[in-house]
Amino acid sequence: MNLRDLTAALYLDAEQLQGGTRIVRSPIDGAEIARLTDDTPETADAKIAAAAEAFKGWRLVPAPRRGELIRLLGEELRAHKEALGSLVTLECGKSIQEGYGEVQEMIDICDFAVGLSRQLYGLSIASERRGHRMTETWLPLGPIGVISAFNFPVAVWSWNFALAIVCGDPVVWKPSEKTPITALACQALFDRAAARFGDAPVGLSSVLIGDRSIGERLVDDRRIALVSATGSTRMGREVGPRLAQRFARSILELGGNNAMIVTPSADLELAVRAIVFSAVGTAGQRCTSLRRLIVHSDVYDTLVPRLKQAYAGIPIGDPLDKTKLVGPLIDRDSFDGMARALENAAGEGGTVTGGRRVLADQHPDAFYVEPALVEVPAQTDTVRHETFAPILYILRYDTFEQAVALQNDVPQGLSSCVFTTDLREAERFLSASGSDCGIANVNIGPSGAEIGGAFGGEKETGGGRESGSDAWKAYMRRQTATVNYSDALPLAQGIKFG
Ligand code: UN1
Repeated sequence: MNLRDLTAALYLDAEQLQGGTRIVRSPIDGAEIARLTDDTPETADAKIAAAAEAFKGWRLVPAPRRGELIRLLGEELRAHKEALGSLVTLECGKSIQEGYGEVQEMIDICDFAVGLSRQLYGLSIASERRGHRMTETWLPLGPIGVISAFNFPVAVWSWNFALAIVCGDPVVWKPSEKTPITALACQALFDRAAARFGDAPVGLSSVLIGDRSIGERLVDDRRIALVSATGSTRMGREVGPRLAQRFARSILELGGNNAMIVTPSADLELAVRAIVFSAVGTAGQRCTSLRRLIVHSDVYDTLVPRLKQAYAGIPIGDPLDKTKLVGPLIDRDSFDGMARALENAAGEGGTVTGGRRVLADQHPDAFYVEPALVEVPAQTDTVRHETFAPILYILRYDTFEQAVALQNDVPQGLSSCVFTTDLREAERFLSASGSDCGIANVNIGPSGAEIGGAFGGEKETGGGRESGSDAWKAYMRRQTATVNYSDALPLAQGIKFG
């Protein structure tokens, strides 16, 4: 399907995609695909005001009824999975299988949120006072701001959106400047769900188009109770303190520098498959991408040549072509960053395999690269830095303690994994002295998390949690209530007063 067919299938207004000054390009060939009109400070303010107004009514709608709206959104996503998945691929360059997978992730979180809408459970707490009852209740928080990145242009929004809506909170979304069309498509699908729902308030969902200055309005606006931001650690360093300044809540999902430890007992066949998927999938542009491989000396000389062989056969090219596994990098800056990192690693004693630009004749304005393997003598600053590209650094280890120490000795703490068939190693990896990451897997790569678990990580990854488990609690305010149904007024702690 071409862009025109896709936009029609997703109910996008063709006029909305033309006539503006924000040029959107497809990383597949670098061609211009749209010219959008940016929000102005005035239109952004109007959208935030509408969200604040919508909150007043939406918070009173029973949560299971709010869940019905997300059920309808899930239906729209199911019906339009192919079109939206293709648009994701067109706009961010991930393989078509991953484009569909991303929409599936949205469908899954909608299902999760529908169930959740009947399970926003609080607590009943034993009061120390006679004739008193204590409870803890979860109440809607307020309008939520979502700032998302290009690499998961729609799924990360949906993790926040589906939960926020059932929790009673309107959402204002600032998508990446590189992927605004998919955001408008999500809004169009939501509008259809809302029309079927009937009485959803205006302003429950809106999209802000523009650069970071528009995102900053969301961060600084007192009407926005929580900002959930996904992106670089650099972005988080700006957004986090600004939100803290006004005592707003934040969910930060920032950089990752995810490792795999391959132990002597590992199933190497399984490990190779996991390494390839998690290091080269999405062209190394997932926050959970595998970036460091920590291999035991005993299996190093078996594993690394096998990996080089697997890398040599990876089909690179047009991500809309189902036979290609690796698509382009998002843009030239990304390619330059990769080239710089490879140069630095080589300067620090690393041996680079792959990493060259390919298909440049065919696509002079697109950036396809061979995924790179870099054998490094030590965990240098280059290795400890997250480069958002398909570079896999390979390190050796001799003792399990050494491997865990290497895995943890980076500023980021998102995802991690160990390949082992030794129960003790697996359990140690998951223990208090094991991986320090928010996600820790055994015999599974670090990427491709399911929505049912809480997603996020520690240290410079920002500490936020989204998606499954009890991540919904971040979108609500907790109220501890004590009711006195006696005819006395006993004070807590047994205090006598008068
Ligand atoms: C991201 O890259 O920002 O675990 C999110 C995964 C996906 C989500 C990645 N489910 O790879």
